[in-house]
Amino acid sequence: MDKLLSTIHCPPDLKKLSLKQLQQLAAEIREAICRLACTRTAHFATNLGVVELTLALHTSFDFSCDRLVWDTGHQVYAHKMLTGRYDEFPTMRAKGGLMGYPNPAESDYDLFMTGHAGCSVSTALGLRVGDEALQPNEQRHVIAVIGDGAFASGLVFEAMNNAGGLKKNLIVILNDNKMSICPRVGGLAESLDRLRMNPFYAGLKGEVQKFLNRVPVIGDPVERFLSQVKDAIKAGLLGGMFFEDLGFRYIGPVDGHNIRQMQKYLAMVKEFQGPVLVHVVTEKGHGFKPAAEDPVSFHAPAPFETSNGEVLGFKTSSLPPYSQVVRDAIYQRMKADEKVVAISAAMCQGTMLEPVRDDFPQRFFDVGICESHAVAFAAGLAKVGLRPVVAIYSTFMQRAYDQIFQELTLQNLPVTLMLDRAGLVGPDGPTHHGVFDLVYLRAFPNMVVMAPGDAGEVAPMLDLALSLDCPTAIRYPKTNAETINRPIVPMELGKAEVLRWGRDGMIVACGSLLSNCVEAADHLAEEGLDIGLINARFVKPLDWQTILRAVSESPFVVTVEEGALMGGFGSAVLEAACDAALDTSRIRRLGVPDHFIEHGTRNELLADLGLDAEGIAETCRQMAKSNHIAVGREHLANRQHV
Ligand SMILES: Cc1ncc(C[n+]2csc(CCOP(=O)(O)OP(=O)(O)O)c2C)c(N)n1
Repeated sequence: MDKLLSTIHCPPDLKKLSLKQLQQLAAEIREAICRLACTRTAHFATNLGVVELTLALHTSFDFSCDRLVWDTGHQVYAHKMLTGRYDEFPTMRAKGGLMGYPNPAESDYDLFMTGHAGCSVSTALGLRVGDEALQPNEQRHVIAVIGDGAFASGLVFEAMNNAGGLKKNLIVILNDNKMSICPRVGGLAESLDRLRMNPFYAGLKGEVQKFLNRVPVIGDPVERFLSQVKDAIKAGLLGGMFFEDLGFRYIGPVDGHNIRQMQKYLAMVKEFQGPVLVHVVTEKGHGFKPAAEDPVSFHAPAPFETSNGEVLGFKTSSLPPYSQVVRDAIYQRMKADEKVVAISAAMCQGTMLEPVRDDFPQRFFDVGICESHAVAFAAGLAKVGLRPVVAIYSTFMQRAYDQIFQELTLQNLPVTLMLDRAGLVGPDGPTHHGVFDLVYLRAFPNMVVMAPGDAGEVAPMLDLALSLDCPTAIRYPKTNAETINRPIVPMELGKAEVLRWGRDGMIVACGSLLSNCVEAADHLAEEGLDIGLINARFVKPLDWQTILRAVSESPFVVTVEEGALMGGFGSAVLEAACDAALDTSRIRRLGVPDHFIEHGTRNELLADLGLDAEGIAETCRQMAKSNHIAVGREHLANRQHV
């Protein structure tokens, strides 16, 4: 197993390999990626697609000196294996193991910790300009590798516009696999489709010819190559002009599974002056038929079983995830009201909105990886009377911060933000934990912020949101949606739900961790502590009356949230208590502390932060102890006699 791969300890080891050996290595890398994906959820199809490109890059450049930035960073598995992390590869995405994205703490070959799409051209340009300023005598190449999905992000055009103006040497590799997570969308997608049809772009003929006369070309006959150029001229290509108008040379399309051809083109662009875009065509899922045929399902699949290259089935859980419960609620609302429209920013699959997309094609919009545009677009729709529901992961909504400010809250427009994966997302780690939304949303006037405590609260919250004339947000976690058995208390703006009052203390739960709080209170009851529980439901407006009653009447209050403590829900409770001149010293806040949280399963991370049932119970015990509340079955028995 991995006969060649296990001998590669750093990229210079690759330079000794023949083309045949590199191809053999590509096959071994793919096998290692397949083995990983069978055991745990990991980015699969994208990593299969860039194996040859990664080999071509590491054999054409020296990234101990040259600069390489991977956009989004979910496609770095081959890069990690080739840069000294092969032995650790099976630990990928497990707690304490390798991160699923580039991580400078793991290797000098990883320059930025990334996970959000669209930043690579900007950071690469910064590296170029910075290197030139500080080390003008060093000859370094700077390369950004970006997928066609990420390429449509607005930020990329800002960066290309800047790079074109500065005329700096910068190589942007566009990895065009025709896919974002779902099929790519938009006008640029169509333009790339046209470019893919063309054998070679005409504008560089002279330069290419000159270069080919100097560089020995192995395998690919010069005549054929040049006749392709002629064909291209005949075809009257204009597509690449788009990039050239921005100040970039366009090269391509290049076969991204042909190592030798890529090496040849990379050698050529190394010598160019100014920014250049190399259009590399790859197949997502290449080398594993089921993934190549269905790259959407195999983007980051649940672990699966295989036999003879066939997938026998995925290992999934029986409870529906929150995303599905939310999707069903959106679907129902769209069925009932023609004014409701849904918007996704390239995350139709993750937010499980495919049935909405398929059944309401006129009222569903996938805008691509463009969260700020999604929110501003929703504002326009709302202005003329539609009711947009924007489903975006909490972490990616950060991109739209200014549009939430200016286009939504400042105009007080009725757009509903559905913040998926709010809280700890597990194996994706710090780039993806959605822990800041409460902080950034509750600061804005006009905003209503809600967090369902269980599956049953999702639809009533969406109904309420769609009945209000202001911007609203509903945040929900990346986990299965449980249902907590209790009498139904109707949803009312700014009203919390009291599950029970406790004489010894109160827990105030904000959304996703309600079930852990129920479990904690139940344990404590068995130990003799009578702890009450409030399901806050609203972060804004906060139910002052209920929460302040808890603060003033209970020996202590513990707030629990799956979000950043600094400025989050617990802070809101503290502020309310302080404004009401209550004693805040008996309020304890549980949540995500002021540092970035590593990757691991959500449950592992919750336990580490004292946010599992046991951790919450332990905090209550400590608070009870410091408030001199007697604990024990005897105490409980006495209580029951009272
Ligand atoms: C700002 C942001 N929004 C959404 C995502 C979620 N996301 C991860 S990968 C991906 C698709 C990227 O497509 P592409 O760049 O073409 O890479 P591919 O997966 O096809 O290799 C998306 C939408 C993200 N990482 N960052």
